[in-house]
Amino acid sequence: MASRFAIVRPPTASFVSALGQRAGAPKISIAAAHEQHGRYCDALSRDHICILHLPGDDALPDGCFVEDTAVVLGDSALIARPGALSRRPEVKGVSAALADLGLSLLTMGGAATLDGGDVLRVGRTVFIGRSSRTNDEGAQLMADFAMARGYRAEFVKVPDGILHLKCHVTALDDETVIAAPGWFVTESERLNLRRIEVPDDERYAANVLALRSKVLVPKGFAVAAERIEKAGFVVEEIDTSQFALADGSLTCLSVRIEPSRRRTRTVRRPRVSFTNKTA
Ligand code: CIR
Repeated sequence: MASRFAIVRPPTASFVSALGQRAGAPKISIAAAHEQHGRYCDALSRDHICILHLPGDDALPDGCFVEDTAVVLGDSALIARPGALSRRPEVKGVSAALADLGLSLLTMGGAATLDGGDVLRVGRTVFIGRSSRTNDEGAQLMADFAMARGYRAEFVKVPDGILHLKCHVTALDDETVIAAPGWFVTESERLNLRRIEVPDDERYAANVLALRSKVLVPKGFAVAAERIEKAGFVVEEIDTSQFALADGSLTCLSVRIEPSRRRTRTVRRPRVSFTNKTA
């Protein structure tokens, strides 16, 4: 079986200074964040995904949120230019790992900004959020990148106060999305997508990570989990409470590379450490 890959980077001590923390919220525990990150990687491994571990880097407080640094479609990756200045140095390590995997890379430059959290692929359509992190140029470059690879591209305005598009909508499979109340109603109708809605007080659970055998759902959102199960999916709950304190959720902790659309040529040995517990 061809391998699927996920690039991850563990949090380090500087994660206590990650962006997005709210006054009065509990302080991040690095020990708990490490444990949660480890369990997340284990869940991916149990789904037969090979994990590429980038080394933790204390110069990158938000470095564990690798999703924002690159968008992979097929055998190509668009290397993003994150909207937050402090996050731009994160790109280098992810970009090197993607090159090591044999993907062809396109690097975003100029004044364009894009966070991968603003990019949602559902089947052959790529939705691109225009947010405080992703500007018009970045959204357009993303659309060009997707369309050049045979995808449809659609822009979505992300309301003020919401970090990324995928904070409020993610895909369970190529025909199903899960969304916050009122989100993605017209898009779902237009594309004939099944739409599951999370309750208002469980909006955080609109960010799930669909794997082959199961859907990872953040721990503590019972109604959302039940609705996903009722729709026919196997749910595995993952505690992401420490990442939530810095506005992070399940999808942002990895960059995933799917085999079916990858090149068949031999993959070079990556320079980063590498585990595949199920191999
Ligand atoms: C940030 O504000 O950039 C990080 N603290 C959280 C990024 C979360 N990324 C994501 O959901 N894709």
